Amino acid sequence: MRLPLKFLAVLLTSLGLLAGGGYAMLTSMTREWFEKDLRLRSQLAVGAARMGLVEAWTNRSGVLAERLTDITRDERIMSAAACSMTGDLVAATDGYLRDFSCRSVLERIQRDVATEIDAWTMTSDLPSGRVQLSGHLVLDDGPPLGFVLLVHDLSFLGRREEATRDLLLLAFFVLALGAALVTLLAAKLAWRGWTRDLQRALSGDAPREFQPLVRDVRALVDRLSREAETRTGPWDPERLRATLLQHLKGERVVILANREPYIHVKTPHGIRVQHPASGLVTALEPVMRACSGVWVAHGGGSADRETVDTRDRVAVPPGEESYLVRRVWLTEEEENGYYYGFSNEGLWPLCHIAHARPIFRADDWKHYVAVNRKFAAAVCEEVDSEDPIILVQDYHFALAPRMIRERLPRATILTFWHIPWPNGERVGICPWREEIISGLLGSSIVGFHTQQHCNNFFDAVDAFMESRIDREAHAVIQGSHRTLVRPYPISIEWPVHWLAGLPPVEECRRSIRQELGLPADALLGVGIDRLDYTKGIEERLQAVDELLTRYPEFRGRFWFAQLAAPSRTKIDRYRELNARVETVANEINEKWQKHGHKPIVLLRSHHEPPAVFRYYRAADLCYVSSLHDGMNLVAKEFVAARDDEKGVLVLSQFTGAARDLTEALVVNPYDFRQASDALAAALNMPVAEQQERMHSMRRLVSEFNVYRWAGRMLVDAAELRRRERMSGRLSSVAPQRTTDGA
Ligand code: ADQ
Repeated sequence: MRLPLKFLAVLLTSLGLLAGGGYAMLTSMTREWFEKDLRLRSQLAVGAARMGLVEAWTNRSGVLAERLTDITRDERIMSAAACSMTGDLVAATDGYLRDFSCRSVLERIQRDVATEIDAWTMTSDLPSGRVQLSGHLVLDDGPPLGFVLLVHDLSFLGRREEATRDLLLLAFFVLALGAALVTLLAAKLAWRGWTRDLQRALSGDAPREFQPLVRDVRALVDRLSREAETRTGPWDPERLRATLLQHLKGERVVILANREPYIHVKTPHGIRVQHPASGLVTALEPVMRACSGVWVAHGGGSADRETVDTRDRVAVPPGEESYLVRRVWLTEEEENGYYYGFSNEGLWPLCHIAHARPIFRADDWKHYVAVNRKFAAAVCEEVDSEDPIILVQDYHFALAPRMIRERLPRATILTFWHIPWPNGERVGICPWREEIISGLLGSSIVGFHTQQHCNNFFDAVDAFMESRIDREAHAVIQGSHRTLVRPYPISIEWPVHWLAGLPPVEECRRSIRQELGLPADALLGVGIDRLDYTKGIEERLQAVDELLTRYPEFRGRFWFAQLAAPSRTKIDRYRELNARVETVANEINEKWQKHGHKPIVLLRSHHEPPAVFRYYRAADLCYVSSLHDGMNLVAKEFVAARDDEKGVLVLSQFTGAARDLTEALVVNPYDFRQASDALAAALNMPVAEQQERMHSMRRLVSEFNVYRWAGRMLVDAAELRRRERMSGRLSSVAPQRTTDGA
């Protein structure tokens, strides 16, 4: 408010000065007007009395003094005298001042050659006040009879001038005040508009006319940050930690995910720690090790309850203890409804185009809502500030972001959807689609693997929600809340720490072939998955069959090892798949057995990460045949495992990974013929070409690793927080918030 006050003072002073100058000018002007007016009145008075004057003058009737007295009835005319043309006094009213004798006046007029008697005036300051003298000829038919001198009272002029000055000053004051108020109001409105525009520009919601500018600025900032990124080198745990410290002031991270990174299970040999087969855990665990904080998850292991403290927490990783896992307990009913039911029989098939019918039960939904609330409450218990950073993971927690936001309005909530987001039409199948989308929009950022998934999400928001979509700024705006929707292609740690203790590739090749009872020179393909119908395991085995059918040279030389970790076995569809995969593997093996060859090695069990990586290293090719997959980290793990730069990746075009790993042999897994051609090409590929392709993919995965994925999300979150804080600051300066609160 200081600026407007100063401005007001300057404005009033300037107007004051202006009023002073104006007053002087106006005084001289009004004086001129009054004098003219006086002269006119005198002429009129003398003109009106002319007949009487002439008669009295020519008849010398002695009433000339009376005629003069008639003239002085005008309140401004004090006295009058009649003079001959030779300067003699002919008659005068009482009180006529002898100072102004006829002769002296005539002499004055005669001295001033340019002035006629009829136009003569003179002002004089007398002790009684200022007076004006004016001369008027008295004409008959012949030469003038004489002239009349009138003495006017000018003291009223002073009074008038005073009144005029007062009025003028008052008018200037009122005018100045009015102008100042109008200016202030305009300035305030402009300031408000400007700050609102600035706020909106900062928060990404710039008015239309500023949008090109904001776009350019954003593009520049993006380019600069990309350049800065290249300058600062590859992303690693150190850099991620530094980013967290620099941009988020070391604030700890709270992750919410259904699956925990370390499961304690009871075995005949005591309690063991297991690493779950989960892409989400594979990606996020290294991030958590780098950042520290709390990972809130369902405690599903048989020994989980025995290993937590009184607050249901356990420090992990074992031996390192760099962060905490907070376990949330679910009843069997809750788990059935929320996890197996709504999440995996409803949302999972809804989001994947893999020909499984989504099943939506009202009871499952009820549990889904209740469990989301339960986890949201646990998250709120784990935060240590009013504006914590919370990473919500996956389709199990679509409602949690809004529930958390309700309790922690200032939280930065980054939600990552690890599976595809389907098109709007498909989303419409879900009876609770509005609730799901609205829940997600409680986030500050919603991340997907690809731009396509983001576009699908925007379409769904457009179809089912009351909101404004700013595709330019990648945001959904609901009232005062803004959610950024961005692609963040997920990845794996680089280098993979599990590789550290593993033997060289040659040794892995030899030992694995030995363990599987295969010849030392056997060609080996691998498939590594959770047993899930979206992974296209049946189609993969069919493609191997097709290979042997169409390329006889590989009969008796090629084997395919499928590691399949049982998953969601409580669900019929998964149990059916388990049975189908076994049947298909048996059928193929039986078919080729007559050639003395059982090409499929089906290992249906969970393998700890070092075992998985040994297979990657031992293989000649890895076939990822997902029918639909958000990203697929197996493809990236295979690349990471091959420090010998050998081996070929055959990759489904329906994975997010196919967009990054273009040096893979990309296939349509439904097309067995094409897939078998790719398998044959992989097995026939010269080592130099293998190395060239692998080299390029390794460079890509090493650079676009999971630290970069997390780093970019956190940097975006920090940027968002900065903007929010700044617009909050501006709001406190701005007189009022706008209706949309932007
Ligand atoms: P997932 O569907 O779990 O992930 P994926 O990305 O391939 O799929 O990750 C699977 C993980 O489990 C890998 O780390 C792999 O090594 C491990 N794994 C597979 N089979 C195993 C076995 N038999 N034994 C032990 N471990 C095994 C979801 C989405 C993906 C997305 C990830 C990450 O479905 O599209 O890439 O999240 O966002």
